[in-house]
Order: sequence, then structure tokens, then C-alpha cells
Amino acid sequence: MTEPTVVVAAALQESGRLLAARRSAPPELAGRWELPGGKVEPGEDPKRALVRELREELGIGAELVAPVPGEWPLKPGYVLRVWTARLLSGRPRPLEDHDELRWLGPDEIWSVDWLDQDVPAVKAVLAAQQP
Ligand code: 9L3
Ligand code: MG
Repeated sequence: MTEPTVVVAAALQESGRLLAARRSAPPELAGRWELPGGKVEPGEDPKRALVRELREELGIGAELVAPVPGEWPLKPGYVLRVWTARLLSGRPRPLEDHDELRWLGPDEIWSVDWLDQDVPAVKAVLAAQQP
């Protein structure tokens, strides 16, 4: 059996707000919101992959803060892993695969139509932050 492909995503936070990104592709996912990120390349370190994806997709420099405990199934053969992250440089822009970005405050987290697969991941991000 082959190992699943890991998709890495970031819970990028600033001033108590969480960055959500609306996908523009592929058609079946377009319009739905996600934690930005993407596939780890063969042989690539997952954390480096995530920093790379954030640079490519959002044009930012980011620092990963901590892994969010858990792993979530995507389509067959793919699993999602999430890190909390903070902005080091730049201002996020939807350069690739997204057509809108939104910083969500604590009361706005569920105001966007998250991908089904991202819902448990977002819940885990919030749970990891309870004092
Ligand atoms: N995916 C789901 N939730 C996420 C991310 C970043 C990705 N937070 C799914 C969508 C695609 C697959 O993983 O089916 C690969 O993602 P990408 O490389 O197209 O961003
Ligand atoms: Mg992506």
C-alpha cells in the first residue's frame, strides 16, 4: 500500500483573526473556502512545502508556529495536515488558485462556506487555542 499524499495548510493568524481563502479552481471546489496550502512534493519536507505554498499562493513570507493535532482525510489517497502560522513579510494576495481572501474574527469563523474537509480542521485549530 502506498502512503497517502500529504496536503499541508496554514491557519494564518493575525490580531486574533484567521485567514480564509476562497478557491477559484478546480470547478468542483470553486467558491468554497479553505485554509491555504497545497500538496507536498515527493521528498519535500511538509513544513517547507507549506512555507513554499504560502509564498506561491499568497505572496507572503510566513513562519509556522505549531502543528495542529490531527490529520483529516481528503479525496482518496490524500490527507490534510495543518500548522498555525504567522505573517513575517508581505500582505496576503490571492495570486494562485484563490479569488478572495478574508481575515475572519472570532465571531465570523463560520460565516464562510468552508470546504467540508476543512471544517474539522478549523474546529481543531479553534480547540487548540482554548486556554
Ligand atoms: N485541499 C483541501 N483543503 C485545503 C487545501 C489546501 C487543499 N485546506 C484539497 C483540495 C485539493 C487537494 O487538497 O483537492 C490539493 O490541494 P491544492 O494543491 O489544489 O491546493
Ligand atoms: Mg493550494
